[in-house]
Amino acid sequence: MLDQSEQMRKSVPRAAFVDATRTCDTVVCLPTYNEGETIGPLIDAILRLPVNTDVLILDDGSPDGTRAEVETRAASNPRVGLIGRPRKLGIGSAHRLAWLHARRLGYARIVTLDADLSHDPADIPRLLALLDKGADVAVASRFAPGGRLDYRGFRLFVSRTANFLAGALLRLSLTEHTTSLRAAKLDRVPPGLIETIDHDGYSFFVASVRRIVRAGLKVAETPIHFHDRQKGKSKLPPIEIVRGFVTLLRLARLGDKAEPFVALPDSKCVCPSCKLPYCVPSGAGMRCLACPGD
Ligand SMILES: Nc1nc2c(ncn2[C@@H]2O[C@H](COP(=O)(O)OP(=O)(O)O)[C@@H](O)[C@H]2O)c(=O)[nH]1
Ligand SMILES: [Mg+2]
Repeated sequence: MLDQSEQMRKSVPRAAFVDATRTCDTVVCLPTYNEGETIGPLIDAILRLPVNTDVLILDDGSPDGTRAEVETRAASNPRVGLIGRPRKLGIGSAHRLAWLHARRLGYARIVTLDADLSHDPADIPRLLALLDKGADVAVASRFAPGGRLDYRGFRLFVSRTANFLAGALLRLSLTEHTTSLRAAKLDRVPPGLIETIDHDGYSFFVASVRRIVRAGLKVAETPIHFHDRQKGKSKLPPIEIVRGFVTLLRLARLGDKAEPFVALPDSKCVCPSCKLPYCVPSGAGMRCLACPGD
């Protein structure tokens, strides 16, 4: 049973905040929304890996205790950091923020993955090894030879179809376009290439991999076994599946107005609402990735 003050703390949305420092050159980023059952064991597993990384959780005000799990670990380990946003703002926008934050703090490498244990943290060293061997970006693939995907039924159909269509329509010479487990060398990816992607939902993944390949970066894939989640619920609403297919068709037909920007000094990126330096150019103005701006 939660006591009353703990329940209050969990139910009151806090303003956007950043509680993270850099202790090494690689950061592993985990966007979360209601992953209270898996986030703790996942952080512990990443900290035990034979590679030295910080772990950054980007949580969108999860009401299920995810934050408390992170805060307990962050309190005793400077390698664990937390960015909190006041409410659910989308998986794509959390990834954009992760990239911007990693650049701001001067990391050399970023790794991203899901927090529901569908991605095995033991695959992280393999992705980093691909960067060491010369790749600019390493992509974990469920569809490369040796890869596995545990989905069944409709989810399997959607995943296979999305990846087949992405391959056929975008012609990127990859086998995987939609999963988040990736690693990259930040100095090889032009500043703004990822942060300015105008998709806050799941379409972010296909749009970002397209920009990465189009920018001429050296991409290497490695097969993975993707597990269906055992705890918690998927946050992928059916409308996002439709959006994903529309995004694919738009990218194939119209391309993408990539607007990489030269990194602006922090002072020019401060959000008038949350006061954090995480605004990026968007259309004619600026848009904050850390808060809804209201
Ligand atoms: N910060 C943040 N994380 C999200 C959001 N939506 C999904 N996630 C996280 O993104 C990861 C993948 O989401 P999931 O629901 O497992 O998608 P699925 O695997 O496609 O069903 C998980 O770690 C989620 O908690 C969001 O709006 N904000
Ligand atoms: Mg999942």
